[in-house]
Amino acid sequence: MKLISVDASPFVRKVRILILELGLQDSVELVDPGPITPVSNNVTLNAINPLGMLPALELDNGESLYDSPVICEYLNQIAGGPFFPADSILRFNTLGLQALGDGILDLSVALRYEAALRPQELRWQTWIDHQNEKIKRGLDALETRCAQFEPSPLIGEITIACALGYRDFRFAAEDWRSGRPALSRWFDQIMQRDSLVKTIPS
Ligand SMILES: N[C@@H](CCC(=O)N[C@@H](CS)C(=O)NCC(=O)O)C(=O)O
Repeated sequence: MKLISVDASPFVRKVRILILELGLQDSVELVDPGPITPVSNNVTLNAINPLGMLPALELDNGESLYDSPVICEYLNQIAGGPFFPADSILRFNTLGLQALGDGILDLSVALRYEAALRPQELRWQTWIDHQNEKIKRGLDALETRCAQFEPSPLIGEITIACALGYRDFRFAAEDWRSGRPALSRWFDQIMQRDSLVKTIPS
């Protein structure tokens, strides 16, 4: 299988963490398509994901899978992993947590594009302020909820770690840790895992 991936992408990081946790390193080749942005047009990537977004997984039979939740669940299933439990309460808890983490990431990545790509004269401060408010509410919800996180991480906890890691990577000055001591402690602990250390974006 080939994973079209760029190290800086937090959604790719989720998949790379699962690959390491599941011991699938020898089954998945990482292929870097070069810079991908909402205004790039990468023919290789478009052929695998018509939306032109990362990550995308090309299977050995030529079929493709996207986006990150689908790829993660597929890898977990073929490896018989524990990250998507079958039990319905656990399953929907962790899928819900994944949705919260992915939502924080979607907002953060959009803000990153806004700051790095959009011409200054086209920026809309009201939109930026509202996206930041949504992120803040999401992080506050995590501060309340993290006492109930699974001790052995599932896909939800892994996604939250990627979201917090992305905040550190692209928005360090905004310091998500401030006023969120429980979440900070939880993050320091999950960051001990080898799979997370090996995928820290540089
Ligand atoms: N829901 C998607 C989001 C993926 C995503 O936003 N990827 C970014 C890179 S971090 C991307 O490909 N951006 C290019 C674009 O928006 O066209 C997932 O979970 O995989």
